[in-house]
Amino acid sequence: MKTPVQLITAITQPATPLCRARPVVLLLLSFSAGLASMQPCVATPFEWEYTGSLKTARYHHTSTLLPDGRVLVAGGEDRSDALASAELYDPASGTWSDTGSLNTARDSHTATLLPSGMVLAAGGREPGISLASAELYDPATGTWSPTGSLDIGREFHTATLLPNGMVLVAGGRASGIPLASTELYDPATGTWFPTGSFNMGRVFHTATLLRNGKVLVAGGQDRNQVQLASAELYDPATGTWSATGSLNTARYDHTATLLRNGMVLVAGGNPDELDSAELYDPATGTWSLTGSLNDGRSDAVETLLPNGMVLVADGTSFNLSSAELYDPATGVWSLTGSLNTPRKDHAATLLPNSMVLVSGGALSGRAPLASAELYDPGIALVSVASRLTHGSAGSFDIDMPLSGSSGVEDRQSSTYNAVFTFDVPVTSGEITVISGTATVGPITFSGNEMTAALTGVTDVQTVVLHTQNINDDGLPHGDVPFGFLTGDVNGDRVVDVPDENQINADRSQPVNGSNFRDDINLSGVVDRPDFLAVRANRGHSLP
Ligand SMILES: [Ca+2]
Ligand SMILES: [Ca+2]
Repeated sequence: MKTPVQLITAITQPATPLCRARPVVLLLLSFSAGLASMQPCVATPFEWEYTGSLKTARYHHTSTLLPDGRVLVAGGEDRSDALASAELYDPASGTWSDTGSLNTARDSHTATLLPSGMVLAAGGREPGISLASAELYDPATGTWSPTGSLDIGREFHTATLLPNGMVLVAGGRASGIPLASTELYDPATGTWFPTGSFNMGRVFHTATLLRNGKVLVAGGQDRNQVQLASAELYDPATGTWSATGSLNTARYDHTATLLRNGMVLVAGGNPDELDSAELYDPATGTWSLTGSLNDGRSDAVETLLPNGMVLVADGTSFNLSSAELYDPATGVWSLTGSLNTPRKDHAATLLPNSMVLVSGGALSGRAPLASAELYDPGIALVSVASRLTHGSAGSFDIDMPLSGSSGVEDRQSSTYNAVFTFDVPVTSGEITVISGTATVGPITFSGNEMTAALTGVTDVQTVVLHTQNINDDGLPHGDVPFGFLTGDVNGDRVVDVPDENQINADRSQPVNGSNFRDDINLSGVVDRPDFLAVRANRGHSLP
């Protein structure tokens, strides 16, 4: 069967009105003859639609995106028992199929995709027993095989894949007692070994890998079933945990998500279905309150979308079905489409086509659910760049970040190319200047890229470009600032001596991916005219 990537490149026709915002889904459907009635055309941005149901209703299961784009759901709980069964979701057909069962039925375990493509299921419980066993799923054979066991049985722990390929399992509880111990799994040997311990036992906490490679653990419940405000950091280099700033509000059963800007968003949780949310800043080690959820919730699922927003879905004791979007740029939560079925203790996975798959869960009263739903976050703007050609050296892009300070275009041209990359192929769209001096010329489309030719750009200014109506979706897609500062080859927003020094250091070099900013006049070589361009603009700066 063709891969989704091949299918995307095969698209030549604009989507029909039935699936206007989702040409990729339309095409996938056309390759899945006979399944069209089963797989709804999920074409409505910001809405949820049912997809195929799980074969076995379950909650407290895991959901893992495999490298081939399918989703592995494993274990979980039905009304009274732990489940050994596992299922695969195929996004192309919207259907679930059986795959090999776990050797040990388990719920409230963890599942981690390893760099090898195997999935590690660790710990969990069966009625009355905290499990130490672990097993590996091989997507090639669809089978599970035992691997080394944890030092101690644990459930409701966290598992985090570290940059070095090891898996850090932390806390959780054994026989009802929260654990302070943490362990590392080495995929090369299939064995576990102990690493540092928390300052206290905690369960129902969260663990988040930070950009600096450390792991942030926040909140949870202690052995007296009291909610915790404390947070700790794990340093893989030393194998130790140390205290960091405490949450403003003690909580457990919350969600935690690493944002694009490197901050960690923690939202909701218990006791009493909190509506507050907080941001952790790794630079300062402190938490600050951000906008509150519209609906208090716990045991929710949270997903970072390709557009940088965070989707939190459902998760309350009150059979609410609402979902909300967090915008890191404004710190505000807004209600989005509601799920068709209220659920908690469900699982969510972001699919390669940007849809979010939610599966299973339980209604209040612990009735397990088989249904699954897809959320369409709309077309996402993934990245933006200013692209220019340097003689025969080729084209090079300067990144224009979607949030925070603008990127800085330091090169000199009569026409600049603003390149907008989306998460789906684009065939139509609009770009307008909402501030600054520039004229938008012809807009071209190629694959996932939309490129606007900008003319009349004056130097030393920020131009904000607004994009909308991509593939006729009628929606805005972000305002992106472009900084223009000729001569700022080191991109620090001021043209000064260090820029001259950088050009002198690279003088006479042919242009390549690491020095292209030096080639201000686009000649393809770092030369004297580039130096003179800096000299002529010395003292210019951008805020
Ligand atoms: Ca500079
Ligand atoms: Ca040059």
